[in-house]
Amino acid sequence: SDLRIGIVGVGAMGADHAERIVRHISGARLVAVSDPDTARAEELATRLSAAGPVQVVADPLALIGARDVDAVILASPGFAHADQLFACLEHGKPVLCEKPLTMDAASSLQVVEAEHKLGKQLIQVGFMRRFDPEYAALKELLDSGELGRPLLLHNVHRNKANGPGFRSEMIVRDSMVHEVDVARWLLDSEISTITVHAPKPTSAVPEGVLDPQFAVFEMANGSMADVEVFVNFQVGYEVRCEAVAERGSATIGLGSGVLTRAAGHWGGAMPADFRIRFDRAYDIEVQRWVEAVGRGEIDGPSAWDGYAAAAVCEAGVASLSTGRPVTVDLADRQAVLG
Ligand code: ISE
Repeated sequence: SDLRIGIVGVGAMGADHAERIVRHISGARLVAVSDPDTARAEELATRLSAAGPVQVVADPLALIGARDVDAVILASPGFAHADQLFACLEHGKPVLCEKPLTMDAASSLQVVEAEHKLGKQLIQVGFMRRFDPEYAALKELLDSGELGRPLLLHNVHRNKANGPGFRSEMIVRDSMVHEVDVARWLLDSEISTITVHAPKPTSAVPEGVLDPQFAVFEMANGSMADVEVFVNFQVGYEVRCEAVAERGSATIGLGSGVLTRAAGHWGGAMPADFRIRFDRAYDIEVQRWVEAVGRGEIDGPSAWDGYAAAAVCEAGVASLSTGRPVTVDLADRQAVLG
């Protein structure tokens, strides 16, 4: 029978997941939503109720504990995740948690340890680039060994615009965190040192916000990655990655959908945001999560991946204020997970 899903947080991402479950995902149905903005939650529940009743539950912890909710999607802001994740673990509920896992390395490690104590993986982190068909093909190519050993990654991560409240630290924790995961995953190594540089900021941001940022990751296995994160690029949403290996390189994210030639220019369209660019990735991520939960497993980035990313971002935020390299303080995986 269908997996009954409750969603905590129905802002842009949570509402997108709600629509996805109702319209595209098989083997699952949406039964409850929770949001501090109850009017927004009510509106969404009413709109999506045609396929079956969607309850609005004011208290997110009550939604997590509800008997008719089998699994949870957390799309609340990062600062709310820790308590909500602990509640999921306490109730034995599988959870797909949007990034970041939590706001700092210490609380993320507590989450990893609490889950480990249960002896069962319940947490998957929303690092959805791993499910994007282009990234997945790049991973397969690198793992095949065809290009030889990967040496470097060059990443570009641009948003059209963000509000003035999107501060420098958020650019690291909410945006760069994706490339932190991409680098760990594609290069198959932890990040040992991070350096975050920033040029004179764009005039599109308020005083004190460092945008764009340029970071260098030194991987434990000797490879490296760089990333430009620019969250007020003005033009559109663009995420690219080039892997350089011993016998060649491969690039994804060029967006070579429909190329037009007109009025003295050639080119294609740029998506306005991540919901459009990563539409397929989100569908695949959630479908695979639903199927894995049915088998009592997770099938994607784990709580450890969320913790490792939080540890790197914490070091990244420290580096941002000095421009100096900061060593990542990562617990010993073997010691934590046995
Ligand atoms: C957002 O939360 C995301 O996850 C997007 O992928 C990223 O591009 C954006 O900067 C974040 O705010």
